[in-house]
Amino acid sequence: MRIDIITVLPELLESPFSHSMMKRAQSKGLLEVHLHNLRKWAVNEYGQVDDYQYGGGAGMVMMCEPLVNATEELSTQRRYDEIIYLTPDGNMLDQKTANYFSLKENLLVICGHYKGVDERIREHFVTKEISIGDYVLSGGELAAAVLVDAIGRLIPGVLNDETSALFDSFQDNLVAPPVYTRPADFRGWKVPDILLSGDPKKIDDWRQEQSLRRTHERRPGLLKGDE
Ligand code: 6GU
Repeated sequence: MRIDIITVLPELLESPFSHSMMKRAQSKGLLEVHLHNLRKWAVNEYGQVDDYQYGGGAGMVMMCEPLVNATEELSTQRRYDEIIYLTPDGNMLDQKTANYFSLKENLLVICGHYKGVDERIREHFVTKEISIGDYVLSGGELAAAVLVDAIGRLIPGVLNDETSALFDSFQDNLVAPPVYTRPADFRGWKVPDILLSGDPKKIDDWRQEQSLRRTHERRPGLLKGDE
């Protein structure tokens, strides 16, 4: 999979993709992330990419021309399966959406800034609008880092133990069961006996039951299907 990201702050996104799982995905050749500085398509030598909004009011708006030129230039090199705009009023990112994107070949991600992008970009170019939660970030870059991480780890072959994504929280609309590691007794706080039993069937059943119980307690909406 290849992900192209258009941003006014490429520096902010260098580190999140240079470590751990995202680094491994890229060095295995399973994921390519390319950062594009929108200022390369600025409308003048001052690097202008935003302007005052029509109708007045505080805050700048990202202009059509740089975004259209960037999108069109990148689109001559490959056909994008989706052009994603990151915005707090987009559809909420969830595991199902991450699964959906992880099956694509080429994604183009546009990071919003300031008051957002000129509406005409959304009407004519963007195919999916995504938010990462009901709070406002100062720009789409951190949301892009979250989105790419959530997608990237789902690409087959990225995770060490290929089956492990299957047991993630939310993968079956359930949250994950509790986990423990050594020692079996720490300050008298004991690991549940069943996990030490060596009986894989019993352990599986226990984990399933814990997942269900936790989902009931913490995220009942997931079970009712209204989340
Ligand atoms: Cl995608 N962008 C911004 N600026 N704020 C957000 C967001 C995105 N998702 C939640 N808050």
